This record gives sequence, C-alpha cells and structure tokens, in this order.
Amino acid sequence: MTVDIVTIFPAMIAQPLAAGIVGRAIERGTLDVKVHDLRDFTTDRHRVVDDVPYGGGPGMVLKPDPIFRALDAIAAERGAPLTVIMTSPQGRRFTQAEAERLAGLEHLVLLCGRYEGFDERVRERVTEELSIGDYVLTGGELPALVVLDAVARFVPGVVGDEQSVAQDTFSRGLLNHPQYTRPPEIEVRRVRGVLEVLEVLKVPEVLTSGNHAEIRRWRKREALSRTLERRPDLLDAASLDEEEEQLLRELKGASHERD
Ligand code: 9D3
Repeated sequence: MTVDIVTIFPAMIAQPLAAGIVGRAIERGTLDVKVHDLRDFTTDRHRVVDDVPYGGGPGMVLKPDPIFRALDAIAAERGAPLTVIMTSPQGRRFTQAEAERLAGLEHLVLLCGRYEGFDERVRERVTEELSIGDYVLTGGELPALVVLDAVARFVPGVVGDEQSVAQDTFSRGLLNHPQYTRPPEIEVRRVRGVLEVLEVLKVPEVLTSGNHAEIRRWRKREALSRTLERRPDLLDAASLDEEEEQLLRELKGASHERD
C-alpha cells in the first residue's frame, strides 16, 4: 500500500513513522509512505501556504492553489484517480471499521489541515473527510498519523502476527483480558493508614495451572467483566459465543446483587 501525506510540517510526520511496527514495514517495503511539504507546491518567493479569510474573522485559511498543485503532482505520478482523505474536525468519525475498509485500497492521499482549515473549494478534490474524535487539536498531522497507523495494521505483512489483528479489542467487540508475565510474584511498598506495609502481588493461579480450558474461560470472564464495567456500550455490537453469553448473564446477575 502507498500513502501520500501532504503537510506543512513534514518533520512531524516523518519522525514518528521511522519507529516501531510501521517503521519496519516501511523499511521492508510492505508499506510506502511519501511525505510532501505543501510549501514545495507554492510558486511565490516566500512559499506562502495560508491567507486571510474572505469576509474577515480570526485566523488564517490554507490557500487552495498549493493543495491543487500537490494533488496534481501525486495524480500525475500515479496515473490513476486519487482517493483523497482530508483530516478535519468536521469529518465523519474515524473508526476501526473505517481503518479496515481503507486498508483494502492500494493508494491513499492524506491531506493535513492547519490554521482554521482549508479553502472550501479544495473539497472538490476530496473523497472523504475524517475526524479522529471530539477534541480540538492544532492541526491534522496527528490525526493523519493515527489514521495511517490504524490502517497499516490491516495491511498484510505489516503486523507479524495476523491473529493479533483479528483478535483485537475493537475487531472482536470486547476489551482484552488482563495480561501477566514473569516473575510470578512482586513485592510493592504500600501505605495503609499510617503504616507502610510490604504487599505481594501475585499472578492469578489459573494462568500458571497449565489447565488451558480453565485459562480460556478465565480470560473470557475477565474480558467480559472489564467490558461490562468500563465500556458497556461495546456489548451491544459484540458477537459472543454461547459460553460468553452465559458468563455475561452470570456477571450481570452478580453486579445486580452488589447494587
Ligand atoms: C480554533 C479553530 N476552530 C474554530 C472553531 C476550528 C478548528 C480548526 C482546525 C479546530 C481545530 C482545527 C485543527 N484540527 C484538525 O485539523 C483536525 C482534528 C481535530 O482537531 N480533532 C479531531 N480530529 C481532527 S482531524 C483534523
């Protein structure tokens, strides 16, 4: 998959992409990310990318010309119609389902907004507009990285373990169960009232029992109780098996008794 990213802060994109799973995928050539500096598509001496809004008001607007030229250059190189995604607070909410859908495309352009946003005429060339959530950021660079990261995980060969992609929280519709690793016990200092006591934190015995049927059941119960406690909204859409439905009924019964 190839992703072209257009931004006025190329360093903000390039540096994070060098690290981690996505960085390795780029090194291997599984993923191709091209970062374009919008200023390279200006024609004036001062490489100006923004201007005052018509009608007045605070802030600046991204000029349409450099963006059209950047998209023309990318389209010329691809020789095919572009899928252009604009990051913007007015966009539809980006979700895991969107990530999976976009990963099916061979090529994507991500346009990063800044200032008060884009000249409206840029939308002429935009396929879709995405927001990553209801909070105010300073620009579209972090959202573009979020979108790319979530999409990249679905590209075959990017994540080593395909199973971990399929079993992921939002693909399965449940939160993950707790995880433990060695050592089996750790000591922590804890203040209890006026006393400092040593407490031993143990790994749940079932996990070291070697009883794999019991382990699977414990993990299901933990995943369900966490989801019920923290994200009950996810349970509406989750697809549960027979055993999970039964565990959930038990957990709901137990929580009613506590109330
Ligand atoms: C102070 C400016 N705001 C006036 C009402 C509008 C505004 C314009 C541009 C607010 C934020 C931004 C910059 N944000 C993005 O470009 C952005 C974003 C976000 O802020 N939150 C969640 N998703 C996204 S995607 C792009």
